[in-house]
Amino acid sequence: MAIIEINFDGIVGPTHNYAGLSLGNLAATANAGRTSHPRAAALQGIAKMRANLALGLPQGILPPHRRPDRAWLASLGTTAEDADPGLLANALSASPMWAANAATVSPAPDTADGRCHLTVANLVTMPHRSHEWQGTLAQLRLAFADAAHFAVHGPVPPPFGDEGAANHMRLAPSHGSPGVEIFVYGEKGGPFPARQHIEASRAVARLHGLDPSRTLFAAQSEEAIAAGAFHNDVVAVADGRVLFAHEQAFADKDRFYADLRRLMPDVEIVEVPAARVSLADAIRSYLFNAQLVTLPTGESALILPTEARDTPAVWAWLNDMVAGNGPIRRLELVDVRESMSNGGGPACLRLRVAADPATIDPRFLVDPARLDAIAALVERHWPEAIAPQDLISPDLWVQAEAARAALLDFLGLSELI
Ligand code: SUG
Repeated sequence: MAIIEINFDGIVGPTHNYAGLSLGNLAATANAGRTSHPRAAALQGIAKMRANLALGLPQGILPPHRRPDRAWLASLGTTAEDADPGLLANALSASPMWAANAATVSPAPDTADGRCHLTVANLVTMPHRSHEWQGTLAQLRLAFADAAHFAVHGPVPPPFGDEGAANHMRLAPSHGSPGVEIFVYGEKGGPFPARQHIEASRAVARLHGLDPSRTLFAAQSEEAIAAGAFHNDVVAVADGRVLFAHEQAFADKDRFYADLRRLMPDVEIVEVPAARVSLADAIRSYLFNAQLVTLPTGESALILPTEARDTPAVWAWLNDMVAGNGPIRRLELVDVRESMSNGGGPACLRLRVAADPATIDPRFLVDPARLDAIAALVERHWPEAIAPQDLISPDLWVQAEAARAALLDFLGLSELI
């Protein structure tokens, strides 16, 4: 059995909009009220997937959820027609596109029963994300239905906030060998909520049957959350033997690094000093929300948003890094501006699963031809633009529902409609 890493990207849904729902997410609040471009947004995501396939990286997808979420509105005693605009916006968000928040994944080599474990994230902190888990769980139960190789868990119960893989990192000599799993949680965030609670992280580690001697829990620094790092993956990312992090990402970095070096003596910690890149520039550019990937050649590459190139301190640091002798050898740029404007970079858009692709439902895997067909569907069905006043329009809801149904029909996933 060949365990490799597959990135499952959330396909940007037809209701992608800028309602400014995420307190502590500076891009999302700064862009509140702007007109969004769902078609362009989805095509940008598809172009990223195409580029990753061209690098030799296998690719999966997680389709958009039902929006408006009429079942959620019904559970609140209302309907899309009657809900006040604030509640309606919470029912319309295309936030499931940020698949890094879909679940936490522990690959088979790390778990007690030798299966890959996935726990769907409850996302309880933000109302617009708190009703994602049902749709995500339905997809995960299909994609990873093979019970000999996967265990899919329901959400950790509230009030313990869990935001999934965005607050989880794994270091391992190769994707198929046992690794060190790191759960990053928040305690305080200045004026902003800490969205990942340690109780949830500990529960996920127990549910997955992780070996406590290879599992670490590290607190995010309060200053990072206060500066806009609402998830750890805005200030740190890991792959293979490499941890890439901002100097101010963690509350007690000396202790965390010492624990990590004890568990993995050959870990390579690439730390970006605040003197070179401020937290503000790191968050503005989403330098750390890059996909850190191992290419088939064995080289490490960073798949960065174009904003990293457009932020001078960040681009200067990156170029110095690749000119030096560090473990990250290659930089690739992708344009995911529509998602970035809601605070979601290249790494937010994907959920990493290390597994044998032959054990995964092929309807969730893509090749270039399948992506071309999905892009054609998006061109045909996704709205070109959504202005704030469009959100209350029944025409938009009907168009979004028809668009999603057409995609699911093409994917052979009509049971999700
Ligand atoms: O949860 N934005 C998302 C962005 C998630 C990014 N994911 C990771 N860092 N892994 C969030 O804050 C904005 C939607 C709005 O405001 O309508 C939003 O939900």
